[in-house]
Amino acid sequence: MKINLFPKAVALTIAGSDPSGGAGLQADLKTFQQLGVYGMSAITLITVQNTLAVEEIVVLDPRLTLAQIDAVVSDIPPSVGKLGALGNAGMVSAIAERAKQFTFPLIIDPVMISKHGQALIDDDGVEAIRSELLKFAYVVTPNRFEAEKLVGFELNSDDAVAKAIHDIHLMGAQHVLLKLGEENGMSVHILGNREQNFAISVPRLESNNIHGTGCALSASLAARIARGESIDKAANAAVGDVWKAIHSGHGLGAGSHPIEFRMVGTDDEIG
Ligand code: PXL
Repeated sequence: MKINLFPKAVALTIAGSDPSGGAGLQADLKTFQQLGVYGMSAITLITVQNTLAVEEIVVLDPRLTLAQIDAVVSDIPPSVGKLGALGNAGMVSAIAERAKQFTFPLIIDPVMISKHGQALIDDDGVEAIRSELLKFAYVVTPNRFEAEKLVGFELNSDDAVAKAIHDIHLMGAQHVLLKLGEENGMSVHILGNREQNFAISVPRLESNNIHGTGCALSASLAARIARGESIDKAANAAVGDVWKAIHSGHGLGAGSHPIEFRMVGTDDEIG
């Protein structure tokens, strides 16, 4: 009997670098590894940051990001792609153009600001995400702030939330996983699939181990899609993975502490 020790599922993240290892492509790769998925990364931008502050951001020449994507995709075909911080409209347009050729589903995290409040994309970039990129999204994973920027109104009622999810579907995304935030002691997410919206809630943890939660959520979703899980199962499990990662944080650093990428529990089988 041939025992294949290597995971078949492969995920490619196209994202920015966070040298503190809490967010960005580092968070994505750690998450992929936790979930038994082989991870690859194409860098869009480099940040100089620690848990306290982002000091510098340099967006790469999009040609260099596309060259990284082409090099790895032609050699090791991914089962899924994940997009994180993209920096500016030039990068968004270049990736949208390349996405026409992708034969794998894309999970798009429309990253806009870091946990410290630093912009990770400019306004033209947000417009380009809306008009050029979201049509390639199998799933888009905005938080409340990002969803408000995408749709241009506040999510201040249940009707506004439903309309925002509808509008994001109209931009072309097949599924929307919206991170709404805290309500009555629960951390609330809504998964919208064009026909129906479902709430996914977990008890909110009082914790400052929060750096990397957004990246980890979309990376877990991507890894689980790569493993062949349905969108409903993957979204539920990804919310649980982030809960475990916050719970497992070590309080590292003097600022917003990174989560710890420990997601595989007894309720989870690596496929
Ligand atoms: O969490 C969003 C995010 C994404 N990508 C990079 C980041 C951050 C937050 O700090 O630094 C590179």
